Amino acid sequence: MIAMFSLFARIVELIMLLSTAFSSSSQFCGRRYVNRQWISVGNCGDNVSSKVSTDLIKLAEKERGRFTSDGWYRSTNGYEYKYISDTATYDVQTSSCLSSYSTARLASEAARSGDLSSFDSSAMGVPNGTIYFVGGSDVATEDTWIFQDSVVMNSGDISTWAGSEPNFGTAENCLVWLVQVNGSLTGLGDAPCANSYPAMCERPIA
Ligand SMILES: [Ca+2]
Repeated sequence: MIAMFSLFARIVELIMLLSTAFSSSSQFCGRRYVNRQWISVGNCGDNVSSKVSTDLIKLAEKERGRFTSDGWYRSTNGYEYKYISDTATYDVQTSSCLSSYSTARLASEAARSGDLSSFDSSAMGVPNGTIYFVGGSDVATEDTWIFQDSVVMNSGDISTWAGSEPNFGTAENCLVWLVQVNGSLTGLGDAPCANSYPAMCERPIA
């Protein structure tokens, strides 16, 4: 009986292997009897699930490795970032960044380049719908936006403005970053400096 079953298993296995030979490897899914157990062969759903799980674990490990021991997220742009979830005015948040690290400022390089949209939610855990302060204002001259790293915004940075921002002129002189506000609005905005928002700090990678 065992011998007959083994023979039957070999025949099934041969059929499976022949099927493999005539099938696209990206589409074929079958079962193969090996060492007294059936295993999946080809591109089966369980293989896909396993690959997705593995990729997610690798991604999580990679993201963990990108945080410094004192909790700053290390970006690929040469700077590290820390999100302050407590709300405060622009000036208070600027001081908070400085007090957490001697050369830190509100995020300027990442705000200017638009990098924030690639890592604020996924890596920093900033909820959608959040508005937080970044480093820049036009308080000295209306519509001349100067980042906290002293770089003046130019026309090449316009694409980072969200929707119809900036608006409300002299009533809104400090830069904020919008994260999927009202479901989709992401990018730079202007807001009253006296409003209280969370903030994103930035410091050079040591
Ligand atoms: Ca303004």
